[in-house]
Amino acid sequence: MLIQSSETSCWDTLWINVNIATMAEGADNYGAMNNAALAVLNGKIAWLGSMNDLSRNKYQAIKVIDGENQWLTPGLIDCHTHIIYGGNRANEFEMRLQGKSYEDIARSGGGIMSTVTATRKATETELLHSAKQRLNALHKEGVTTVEIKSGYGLNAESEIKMLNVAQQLEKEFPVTIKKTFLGAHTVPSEFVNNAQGYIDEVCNNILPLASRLGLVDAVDVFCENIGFTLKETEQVFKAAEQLNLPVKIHAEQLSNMKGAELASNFKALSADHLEFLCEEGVKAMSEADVTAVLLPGAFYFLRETKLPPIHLLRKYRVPIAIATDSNPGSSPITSLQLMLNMACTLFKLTPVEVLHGVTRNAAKALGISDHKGQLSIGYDADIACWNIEQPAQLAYQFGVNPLTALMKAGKVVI
Ligand code: DI6
Ligand code: FE
Repeated sequence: MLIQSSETSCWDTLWINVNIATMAEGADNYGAMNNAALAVLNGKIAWLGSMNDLSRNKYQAIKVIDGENQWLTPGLIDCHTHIIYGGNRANEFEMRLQGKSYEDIARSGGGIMSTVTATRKATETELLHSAKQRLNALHKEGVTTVEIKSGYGLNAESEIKMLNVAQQLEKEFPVTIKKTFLGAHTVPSEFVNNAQGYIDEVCNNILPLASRLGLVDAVDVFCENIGFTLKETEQVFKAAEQLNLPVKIHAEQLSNMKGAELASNFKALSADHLEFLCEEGVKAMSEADVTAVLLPGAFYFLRETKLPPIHLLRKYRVPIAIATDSNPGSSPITSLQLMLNMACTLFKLTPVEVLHGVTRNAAKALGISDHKGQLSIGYDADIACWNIEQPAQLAYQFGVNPLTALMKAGKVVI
């Protein structure tokens, strides 16, 4: 573990007396190191080992933090959110409680379209203000990387407005933001009964423009009976491929459209939701190394009863990530800690699986697993410090926030 050297190491920050859940090993363990130390240099993890190894090493550190036997984990990663939007949909929540379904509401012009109307109306400043509150809620629970989707603009001007807000959030918060273009979220009213016309607009105009402006890290499609067909999804994926952009998919949430298989053919980073995923889809994902992003918040909020095929995902060793899906319609939730708990209680995942789901596997779902999502030498020093006795507590309890410190790229930010 210790890099033996006769020269004195000089580090920026040294954590001592910590337990570390490195998340660097297999899906069934935390990669735990007890009574350990971790050193940071130039925003990266420079060394980690036991306190005994440390005492045999010659070192200097500008700053030493005594962790007092607390636990370090990688900074958490929320790999699927829609936190930028105008308005809210509490009225639709009430309608659903009176018996209307999510699909009925969408088909009668509510749902995503009502958020599109509110988002188009909102100024960049207004969107920034409400998104900041949501990002802050995630951040203070230990999140250091967040994926944010567009998809409530549905025309060039408003999609770009949303992506600009995402870029602005990264300037104002010590959080890495990954921007996903979700122009194919629903068909806007200007294209009613002309989904093909809208998909052409997305592929030929909106996406290339957003990409040229440097506002797109990945491309997503809502492939669903109330969203886009398999063929329309494929057209968007081809347009993404032309621009060298990786793809993701909202798939098999309300029905089985075989979206996960299509996404696998395009070597997608992830397929998300997956309650209706079948064995063929799981196999395709496994072969193409596509991460399964499970979203217990949407499952809970829509009172879904069909569970994603967890046993098949395990059997075929598909990496599982967990995210909030924070959005105004199906998951108005901005707590990744709550998702850890719900992924265990609702999906029967284990605490170690769900911690992988918001660290190493979430990094994989964003294509950044070579430098984020685990505590290993050379990785980004995005580190959360927790006042817990064992890592399973992060999934077990909810309400008291056990985060005591947060480091982002080597700087203490909380
Ligand atoms: N993610 C989505 O994009 C859709 N459902 C989901 O889980 C729609 C979100 C919305 O209703 O606004
Ligand atoms: Fe979503």
